[in-house]
Amino acid sequence: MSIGMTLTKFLLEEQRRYPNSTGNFTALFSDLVVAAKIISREVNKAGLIDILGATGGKNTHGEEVQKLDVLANAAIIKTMEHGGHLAGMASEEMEGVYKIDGKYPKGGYLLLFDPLDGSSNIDVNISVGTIFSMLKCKPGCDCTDKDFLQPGASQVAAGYILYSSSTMFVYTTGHGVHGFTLDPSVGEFLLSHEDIKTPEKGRIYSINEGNTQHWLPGTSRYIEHLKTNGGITARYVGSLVADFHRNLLKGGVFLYPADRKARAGKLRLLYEANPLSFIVEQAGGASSTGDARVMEVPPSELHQRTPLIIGSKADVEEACRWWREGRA
Ligand code: P6P
Repeated sequence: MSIGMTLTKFLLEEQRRYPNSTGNFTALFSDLVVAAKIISREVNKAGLIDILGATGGKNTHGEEVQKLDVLANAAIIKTMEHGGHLAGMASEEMEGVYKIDGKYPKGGYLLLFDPLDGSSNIDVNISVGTIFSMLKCKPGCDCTDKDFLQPGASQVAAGYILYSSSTMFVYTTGHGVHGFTLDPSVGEFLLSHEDIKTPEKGRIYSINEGNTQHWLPGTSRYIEHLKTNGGITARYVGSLVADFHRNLLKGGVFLYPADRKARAGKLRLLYEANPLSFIVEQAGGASSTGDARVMEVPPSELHQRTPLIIGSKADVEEACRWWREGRA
């Protein structure tokens, strides 16, 4: 029985299209696939063994750290550090950069990731996800923060793993967006969504309405417009990868805008907004801060936050129009 097109085979076929490719990138990606399988295994048995609940520790942003956050971060570091393809890594769970120096051969790529986004949902069995972004080292790279501060348009690859009713690996290298679903019986990610294109316009909006009192006029007027115009439905899981993935496939817009409480927004530019923006643009959608294309925002710090309006192109453009008029 053919088990179909595996992610590893798909990566190799993509590599063959570029005769002068070295295979480093494919090998790097394959290491990440192993990390995804490890995290999927742990997430899917979280309720069965005592790894629920917080470690009691706090991450660099003062947020309570769930044990699976720590495990997911360690799984990626340990799986990725010895391959010889990375110069360093940066993670939501680590204050500074993680240098590959001396212990293992150093490569020419940088990996940024949120190891387990939405982890506060784990204890109630809501979908969570890993988000990753890959950059090339620029000349003179000594793997300090500044080397990671590249705009989203510089990404060479990006994607996410969604741990839900099934585990999906969705990525882009700038040649379309492709989705793979884990078949646990064979331990392989199988091609299930080739060349994903997001609808030009959707019927779903995703925003935390609990923040209504903090919204700036542009957001309030846009959401009011959606409600009075009808024909649209609200969906908000509170787990970015889950909300993004649903809207990617079905169409719609996700908003975590700047508001009076979070002047710079809540979500992280380098390892949340940029990778999802690369994905959505490759799928025909759009991603904005409200004032600018997310992938053109010049980063100034590793864990910098950004407002995010992302999804179907027509919906994002409409939301941005309301946002800008609200400032006039
Ligand atoms: P709020 C989860 O904590 C997260 O980082 C994203 O996954 C999610 O989209 C967002 O925060 C939810 O934030 O303020 O609506 O609970």
